[in-house]
Amino acid sequence: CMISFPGYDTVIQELYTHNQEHVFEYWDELSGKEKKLLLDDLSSVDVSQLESLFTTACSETPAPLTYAPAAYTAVPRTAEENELYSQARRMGEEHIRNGKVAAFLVAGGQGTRLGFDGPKGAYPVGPVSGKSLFHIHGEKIRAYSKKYDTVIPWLIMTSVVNHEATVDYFTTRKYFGLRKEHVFIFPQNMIPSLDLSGKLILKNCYSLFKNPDGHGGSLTALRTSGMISEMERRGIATISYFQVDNPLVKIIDPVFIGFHVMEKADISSKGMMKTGPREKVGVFVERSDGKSGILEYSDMTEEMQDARDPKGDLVYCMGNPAIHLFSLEFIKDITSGGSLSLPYHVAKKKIEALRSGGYSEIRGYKFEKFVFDAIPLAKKTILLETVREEEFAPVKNKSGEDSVETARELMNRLSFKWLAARNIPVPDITKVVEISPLRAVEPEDLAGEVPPREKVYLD
Ligand code: UD2
Repeated sequence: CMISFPGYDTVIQELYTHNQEHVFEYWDELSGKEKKLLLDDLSSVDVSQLESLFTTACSETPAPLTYAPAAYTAVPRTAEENELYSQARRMGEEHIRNGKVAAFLVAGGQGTRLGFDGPKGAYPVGPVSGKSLFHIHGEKIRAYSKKYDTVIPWLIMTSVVNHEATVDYFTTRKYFGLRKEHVFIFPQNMIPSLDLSGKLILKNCYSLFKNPDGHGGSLTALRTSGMISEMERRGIATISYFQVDNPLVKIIDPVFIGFHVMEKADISSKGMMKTGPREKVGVFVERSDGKSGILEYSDMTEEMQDARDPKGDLVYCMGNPAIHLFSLEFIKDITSGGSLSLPYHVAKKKIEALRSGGYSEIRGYKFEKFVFDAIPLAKKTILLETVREEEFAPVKNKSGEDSVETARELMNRLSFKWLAARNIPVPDITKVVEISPLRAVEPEDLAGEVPPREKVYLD
């Protein structure tokens, strides 16, 4: 017979109606407090939504849309294009100087591939300094604030999985020299995972197994955390979005920002040439419904990944380094009413579950929203090509491809490129150079000498 608890009967009824009453398997063993915890957890769950997500996950219906490669503004080559870039830079610099830009880091992911127990941002990547991703990002924000004599608020989205650890990390490191009142750390929402037959999964006797709702949850999280109003109050117009795992990202790029402002775009994105058909990045597309968007690598058929044009170049060549600008007005608009409905993407994952009195590893469905699914909602978007070596060094894996080793090597190469651009000689003995953002955020900032040591940190 149905269990009961004062004040929660509708919630309980809902679970029975949807055949999810197995979540009460341990009910009789729970204390009053635990019963309430379980029911509160269940109250936050939209069971009918999950039911329909499950139905979609199981159905093999083909994607309703077809795709063509997206048009983009290529890296400038002609004098005319260079002039346009200079104009954009001037406009972007003014926008930054006027305090209109905030930086937005999404760092709610679990970093499971890296096998690192802690927030991914705490992972040491500096090839000489050993500084963490958070530390490098923080120094960049300090450097840009100083360079443009302005305040750049820094929004950081975490998830329940790493929120406290992230706040602790920032606190013990004194916010890397930033003023605490300009750094906002807030968690994203969670969504329950389901087993392969569509049932909710218990993490322990009184709580459900959930996963962060994807970086697509970041736009809603900006609203629910009160950040949209806070940014409005501060006169922010542009949100510069980046991922935690890329130490080379130009967090505040005047050229990119200039184009975004000049074109009055809702969302602007950077794109980069894919290294090959199997590179694990999404690609920019024009959809058959006339909208722009990004198609995730896991959603592309091999045929699509391999497609080449008559010259032999990849057709879907513009990869996604996950660097975007959002106009605050646009985020405000699409999240008003509290229901931004971005589609959920589903992935089959291993999950540690409690069932029939014991823990075991099962397979289940995790649901996630992707931030770039907001692109089709925008009236105006732009896509600007960036040079990969100058701003993309993803830290995804422990070793091999897209690992901390490759990222360190890419950082080192860029340091050498900057030194060469400034005609600063590098002693023969010097093999590794790391440039602190506090010294330079672009080659033009760089001056001085490289001391004759094998590993040099220019700070
Ligand atoms: C992402 C992009 C891919 C490509 C690549 C470039 C997606 C779905 N795919 O792939 O197209 O651009 O990056 O590096 O974005 N995060 C959260 N909350 C979540 C999930 C993720 O904050 O619930 C953050 C995470 O902390 C990280 C970023 O989002 O900063 C990307 O997550 P990922 O590493 O799982 O994405 P990946 O590598 O599959």
